[in-house]
Amino acid sequence: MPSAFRYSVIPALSKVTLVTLLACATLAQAFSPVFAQNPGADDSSQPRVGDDNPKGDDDNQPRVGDDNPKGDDDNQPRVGDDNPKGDDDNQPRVGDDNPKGDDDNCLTDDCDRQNRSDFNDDSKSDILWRKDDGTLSVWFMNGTTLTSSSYLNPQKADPKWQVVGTGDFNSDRQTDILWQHKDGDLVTWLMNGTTLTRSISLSPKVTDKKWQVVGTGDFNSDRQTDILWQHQDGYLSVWYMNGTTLSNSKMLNPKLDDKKWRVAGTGDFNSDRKPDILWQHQDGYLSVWFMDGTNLISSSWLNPKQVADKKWQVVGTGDFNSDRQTDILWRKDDGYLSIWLMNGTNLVSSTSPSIDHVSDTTWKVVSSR
Ligand SMILES: [Ca+2]
Ligand SMILES: [Ca+2]
Ligand SMILES: [Ca+2]
Ligand SMILES: [Ca+2]
Repeated sequence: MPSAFRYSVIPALSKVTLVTLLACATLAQAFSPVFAQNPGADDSSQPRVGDDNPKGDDDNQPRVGDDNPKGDDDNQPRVGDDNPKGDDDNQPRVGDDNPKGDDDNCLTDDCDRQNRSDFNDDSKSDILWRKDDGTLSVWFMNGTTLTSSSYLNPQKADPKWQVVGTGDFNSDRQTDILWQHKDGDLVTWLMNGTTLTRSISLSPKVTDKKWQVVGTGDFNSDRQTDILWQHQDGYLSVWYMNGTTLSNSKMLNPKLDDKKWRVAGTGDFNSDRKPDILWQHQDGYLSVWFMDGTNLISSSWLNPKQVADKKWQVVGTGDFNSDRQTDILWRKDDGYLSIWLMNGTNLVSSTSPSIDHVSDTTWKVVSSR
């Protein structure tokens, strides 16, 4: 179970780095007017494409009815055979999206870093924070130890923009930040460490607010970070990206009808180098869908399979201790934090970070999920 304790600071103000931060803050403020109003400001003339539907051109796709039949597994987002072969012929296919051998050459780091928020390239996930006023800060982690923190440069973005994911969108091994505006615009901040180097609008814009970005990961093993979407009706879709350009999209097989489950994150929970989907049920159950690209292969409970205290929510996934096992970051509604170091789907240790409590809950964890 997540555990919790002692003192509280705002994310950017660990005692360790206060002095550094003040210096950084001054620097960041010098630059912030350029970007503070709009993460896409320097790219606003970029053409929009106008396909507002992240699942592509398959609006007419046949619906499959009861895809979450009651059974011996009521609480699990396993949905049975709700998308049998041949049942959705109208759905665009993208062929074999995980060709054999394609990821044999995958370098360890290139494969694993897709789902990291690693802003100092030490192969350990960091924690990205965003305050409701748009202020951005990173906690650099070494396992569960907070080693330092830094504001981003720029330090602040327009609060109308939400951080919806992180990933490496230009294959330079630097973690980038994916933003979505209230009106649907998508923008990537290409980063060099904690410094914005370029902001790029993604197209198409997604104006259908029923679709939300719920995660990132390389779902077709081409070393390009892809974007996972969920529709409020349960449909899941992946945007296969080529850098910051949408190259194709594909619905996940299956969809999920039980709205008590939410996508809590992505990560590789069975060490096959393919991103899986972590689910959290509103009653605290935890389950993983093992994926092969956009296809569900099998599902498994986490061990433990439930966190009874509903005040704890999964707020991020990543590899905090660089053992190539995806770990889980938790936050309680009062601001306490906990990190589950995992071995596959098994909890190895549950530890509060060295600063375990950010009592100002206008600071939100927006790390990779
Ligand atoms: Ca790091
Ligand atoms: Ca990819
Ligand atoms: Ca996997
Ligand atoms: Ca780990």
